[in-house]
Amino acid sequence: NVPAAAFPSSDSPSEIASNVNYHAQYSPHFSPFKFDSEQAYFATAESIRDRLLQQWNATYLHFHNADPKQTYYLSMEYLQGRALSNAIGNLDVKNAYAEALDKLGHQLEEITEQEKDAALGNGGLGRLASCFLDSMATLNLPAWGYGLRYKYGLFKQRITKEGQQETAEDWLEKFSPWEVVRHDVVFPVRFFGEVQIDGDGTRKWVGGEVVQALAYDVPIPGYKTKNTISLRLWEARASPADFNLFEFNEGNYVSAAQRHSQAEQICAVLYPGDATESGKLLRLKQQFFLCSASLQDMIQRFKERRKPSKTWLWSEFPSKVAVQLNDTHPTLAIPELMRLLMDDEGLGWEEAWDVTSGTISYTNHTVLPEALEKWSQAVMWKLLPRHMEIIEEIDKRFLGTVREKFPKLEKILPSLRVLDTNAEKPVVRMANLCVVTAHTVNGVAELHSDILKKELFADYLTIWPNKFQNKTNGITPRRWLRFCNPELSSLITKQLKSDKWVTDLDELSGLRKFADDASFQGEWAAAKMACKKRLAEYVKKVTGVTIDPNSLFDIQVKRIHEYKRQLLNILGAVYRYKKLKEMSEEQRTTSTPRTIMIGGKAFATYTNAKRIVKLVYDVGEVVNSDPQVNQYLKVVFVPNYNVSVAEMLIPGSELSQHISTAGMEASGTSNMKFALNGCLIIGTLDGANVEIREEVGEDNFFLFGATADQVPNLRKDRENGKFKPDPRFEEAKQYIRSGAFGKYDYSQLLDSLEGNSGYGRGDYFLVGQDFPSYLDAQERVDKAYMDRKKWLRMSILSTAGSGKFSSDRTIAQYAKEIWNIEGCRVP
Ligand code: DL6
Repeated sequence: NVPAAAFPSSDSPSEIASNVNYHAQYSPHFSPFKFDSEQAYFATAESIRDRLLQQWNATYLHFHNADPKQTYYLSMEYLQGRALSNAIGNLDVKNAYAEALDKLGHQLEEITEQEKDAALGNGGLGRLASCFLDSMATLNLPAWGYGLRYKYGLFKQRITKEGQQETAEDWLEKFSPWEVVRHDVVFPVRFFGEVQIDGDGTRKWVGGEVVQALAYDVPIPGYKTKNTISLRLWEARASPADFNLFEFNEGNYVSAAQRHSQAEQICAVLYPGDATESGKLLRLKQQFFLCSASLQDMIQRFKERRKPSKTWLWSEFPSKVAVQLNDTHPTLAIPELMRLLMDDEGLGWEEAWDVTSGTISYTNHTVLPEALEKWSQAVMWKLLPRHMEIIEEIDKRFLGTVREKFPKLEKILPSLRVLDTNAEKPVVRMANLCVVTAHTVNGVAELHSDILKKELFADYLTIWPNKFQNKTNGITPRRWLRFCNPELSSLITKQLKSDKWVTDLDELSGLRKFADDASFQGEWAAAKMACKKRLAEYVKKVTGVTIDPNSLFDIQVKRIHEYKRQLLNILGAVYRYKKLKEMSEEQRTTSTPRTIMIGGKAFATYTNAKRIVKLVYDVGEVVNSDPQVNQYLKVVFVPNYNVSVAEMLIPGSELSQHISTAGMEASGTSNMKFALNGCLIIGTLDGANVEIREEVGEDNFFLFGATADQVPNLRKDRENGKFKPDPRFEEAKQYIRSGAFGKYDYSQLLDSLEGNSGYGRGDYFLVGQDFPSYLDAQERVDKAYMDRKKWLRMSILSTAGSGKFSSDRTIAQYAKEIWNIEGCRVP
């Protein structure tokens, strides 16, 4: 009976219901005769999208007219998660939409569950980029994100008794209502070809293959502001002229469409396997595709915005455009900007260099050697010949400057250079290219930034003492508390008598004075229990395992990697299980019941990570079905960890594990999300853990393990045979080797913990070293959990101390200290 209205004239639930109904009837995607949850989701999403587009248009126009300096965030990854609940929350129309849907016979919660995550990322780096977009919009900053529209994302994870299985992510199976294709925004991107030198000596890149980059805009609303910015995702397309009709009519269907399928490969998946040469080439193509299309777009906008006066200068570019490289993946923006400026716009080297280095800044997100990208020079010459010329020139000029101004650095110069020509296979070092070019380089937590300055980039400090900064990561309080944890969020607002904390997270410190208040503790415990019950239902649904909401919920969710030490966690669980089995029934009743949940994706070709996944699953199978023990311990592998799963897990968590080998986790951001939701951390002094512990207080953090300073000597000690393993460590490994968790042969995984030296061998990640102090810390956890008042006090103080970790703070610092941009609020 609800009428259909194309535009709601107010925010009244009946107007909104009419608008949703309109979309249900006139959406070209579904037949109008049914209105099930899925169709209701799409119709609601389109209704919200209309609002976003209105705001997006207003924001675009406002930026265009005001012409402020604008930041462009270049990232190969974005982990956006679901958009509907976030947009409804940021637009502050939740109650109106809930009521409207009620009139249409649906529940908002059930509708939002229909949405598939936009999972265009791998882990923390991608989610950070998405949190940053939310903060940029909320702070009204003139800033956009650029990325790629991967058709199949990274992968979808299924867990079976064989371990992890990967299938293509299907987020685009039934179109995404959150993207707007811009057929008027298309740029050509060239690959291969050669450099042509004209009579006057000018160089031009010609020939090869040209692929079209087509823009899809995802509107990103700020919280309670009209400002709605853009995440522009590129899709690769061949043009119709590339379809060989002659071949097709000859019956050669595959070769007729070859150009089309080559173009499609570019945006098929994130991080295609790079074990083969073709895989490496495809990754490089992806990186260049993102950089080239984005830069052409920025240059066009820069020109458009100053067309009226016609008096602009290229030297103004860095005062209008800031480009942030999210890790080294978009490093090719450097030679591409140089090329566009010199070859297309006619600038000389010096002028182009000043513009490029004045525009670009770089964030480092890892010190892991395997993640510091190095590209084969031979492959680069083949794919990007003009860019290799430019990179060689950058390297040559850098050498010249250092020799002239810092002759004392001559000895270490080979390691500072962009080109590594000594290696058997000469490579381009992307991080060095970034450091040499960017005006600013930053790490993502204090400890990490110190390591960059003292170790990884130490030798550059003599040349550029002021180039290096720290920007401790952050998370958006909207998604990670306000929306995902309505129970705790309402309680906080009630207690603080204001919801100012949503945009000023430091306000949470006001909770400190209630940490011992018995009635507040009671309400805090009730809010946590509601989330735990919801989580228990979810775990039952996706794994079939029943977990007890009265047990301690202990969670570790992140990419599976040896340095993150999920193996330490599961070895701890194995030890706990063995001890429980050895106890008498009476002794067991005095133990703290625990539910250990582990989740995360292992990269498809990372064998040891996949073995860890399987081990967690196998341990769970035995423990959870052991009637002697399963009231006191459950072990669950939560499948297909993504943003939506995190939104379910984190509010229900009580303890979370951030237990990387010190010095190896650049920051971590899930640690911040857990702490914000009143979850206590067991962790090492690594990444942002150090700052979290400072903020929440030492007494509210279960610390263990070696420090980053001690790690190198401990590794040496191992190499020299000085390490004496704790008997408990030997016992846990031996128990697995004995076959207690099934027939699968875990010897290769466990052998990586033996021996004396080597990366990935000889217990490089010091699991054995830290095992005893980890178990001791876990004992402290068990004891603390039994003291309800103490635990609740710690939990409240954890949330109260999380103010620093808002991405609003991080982004405000980037804006002021790196990008030099200011807010530009849509009136
Ligand atoms: O800065 C975001 C995020 C950090 O929180 C993690 O500690 C760090 O591992 C991650 N880095 C990467 C880069 N590659 N690797 N490995 O994902 O960045």
